[in-house]
Amino acid sequence: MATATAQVSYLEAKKGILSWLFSVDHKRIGLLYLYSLITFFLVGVTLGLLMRYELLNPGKDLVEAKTYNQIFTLHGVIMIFLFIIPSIPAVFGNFFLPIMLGTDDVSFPRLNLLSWWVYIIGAVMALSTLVFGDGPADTGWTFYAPYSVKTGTNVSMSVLAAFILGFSSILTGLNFIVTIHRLRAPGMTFTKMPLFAWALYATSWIQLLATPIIGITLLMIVAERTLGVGLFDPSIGGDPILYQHLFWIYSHPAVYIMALPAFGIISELLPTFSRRTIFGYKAIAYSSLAIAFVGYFIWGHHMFTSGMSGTARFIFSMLTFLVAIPTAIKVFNWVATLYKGSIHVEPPLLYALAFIFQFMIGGFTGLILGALATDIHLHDTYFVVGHFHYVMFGGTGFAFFGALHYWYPKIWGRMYNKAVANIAFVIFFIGFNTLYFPMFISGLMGMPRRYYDYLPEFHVPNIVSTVGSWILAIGLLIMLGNLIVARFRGRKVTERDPWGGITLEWQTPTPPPVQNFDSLPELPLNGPYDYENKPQIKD
Ligand code: HEM
Ligand SMILES: [Cu+2]
Repeated sequence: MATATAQVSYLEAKKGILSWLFSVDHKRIGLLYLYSLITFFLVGVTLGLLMRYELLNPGKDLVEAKTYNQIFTLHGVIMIFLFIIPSIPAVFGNFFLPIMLGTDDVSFPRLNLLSWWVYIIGAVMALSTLVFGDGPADTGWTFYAPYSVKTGTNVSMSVLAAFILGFSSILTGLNFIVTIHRLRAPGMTFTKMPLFAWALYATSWIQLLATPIIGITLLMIVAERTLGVGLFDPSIGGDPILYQHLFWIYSHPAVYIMALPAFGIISELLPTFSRRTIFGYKAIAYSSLAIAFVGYFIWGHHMFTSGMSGTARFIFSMLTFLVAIPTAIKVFNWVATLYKGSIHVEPPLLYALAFIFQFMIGGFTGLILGALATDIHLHDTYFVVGHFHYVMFGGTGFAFFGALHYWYPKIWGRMYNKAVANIAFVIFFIGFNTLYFPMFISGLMGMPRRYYDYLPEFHVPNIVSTVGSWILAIGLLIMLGNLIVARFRGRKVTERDPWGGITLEWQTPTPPPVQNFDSLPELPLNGPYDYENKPQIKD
């Protein structure tokens, strides 16, 4: 089907800042999210670098104890609520889900725009604690009671911010569920959907069903702080363990809001760069649902040391091991996809490979923490800090940047300098592992987390870690610098399929027109990664 008139791309359709801020085009909303997310991410990184500088030597280097506590709390709040939870769904889900399903937008475009505005309001509230009240919360991003009820810092504002941000997350989830159910192109059955769509589908259910729990719990903190209702503080008749249960009933499933979309990204990158059908399509698709489901029943592994009964601890530990099974299924399938594939080493693939490597380290150390006996020793040590950075940053963060390099030419119609991208990746990768691996060692040695000071015997791993943070920052700057330069000066890309991908976004013009397609997309015969029957793409 030839195109009669060349359609204007979504980038050029309308001009002016307002045409972006109030756009209901899912692609533009994805980019609004991208720019705001990266901004907050850089604020979070700066706070991380400050902390690492403070920890270069034992004793005070830079900031007081209380300031350090506020810094790690704000760092955690920004990284969790403003960066990693929205990240892949809000940016790449918004931009590519409708295209990958062969449709022109999400089901509720205006709710989609609302979700971005709500996100910005929540973000501004979270950051406003820097100037309002007695400064940012110093409780840790977990806001554990009873301390969060008693401290003078601005916990109420941070907690309300997280409450507001929850709505943004719910709106995105709701939109994706309805879009997937109602707007798939003719012929795009559930089992022909790309795995990224499957991953977003499983994620969306968690966003929709788990987020309200944290919303209510956080409001309870505000009620207790302002009205003195005894909910969590034992001195006025509350129960602090109740808080921990409510918090983790959301926050454990929330780690799958962070992880599942990343699994989806990896399942797109590997087939494209090995020119091969994904191994075990159905196993990967259904294991996302299995992970989302089992993920609801394992929150207690965050509370092994809180005085739960032995039976409860045993059951939570067992169930935690259970969730490793569907996760491992995915890893085996990814590796099997690469095996005997025709591997094209390009920047996005490097990020995908680093994801597998780092996510495995994150996952295995997660099992060490999920095992009751070892967790008693490791709870609240640097081992935990190493673990969750490997999962969230080494995993989801790397998948996010991999996706950015993958879809970059489609989004902007320009290509970045690949050699620079490769160099940036190598520095970023070395920096990441130098920064976080030593944390497993200091953690095993017994160094507790959330202190601005430490005993001299932990000095060496901390020096290594801080030097790693500088290497990582350099890699990050080169990577982002390269992408920003390419936006204006990069080689123009007009071909539809610069990577040889096969899912529907590679059949649209580059960059896509407002309505996404200029002709009816062709579905590959046998599922979304059928390289044997690849549709003929017309440029
Ligand atoms: C340059 C990048 C980063 C550096 C240098 C860094 C460093 C740190 C440090 C030193 C801590 C405090 C550990 C402690 O005292 O207990 C911390 C905590 C934390 N980081 Fe990062 N981090 C970085 C990026 C990230 C990213 C990308 C994420 C999420 C995707 C993240 C999530 C967290 C969370 C959730 C905490 C826990 C905060 C708390 O204890 O309440 N960090 N990070
Ligand atoms: Cu958990």
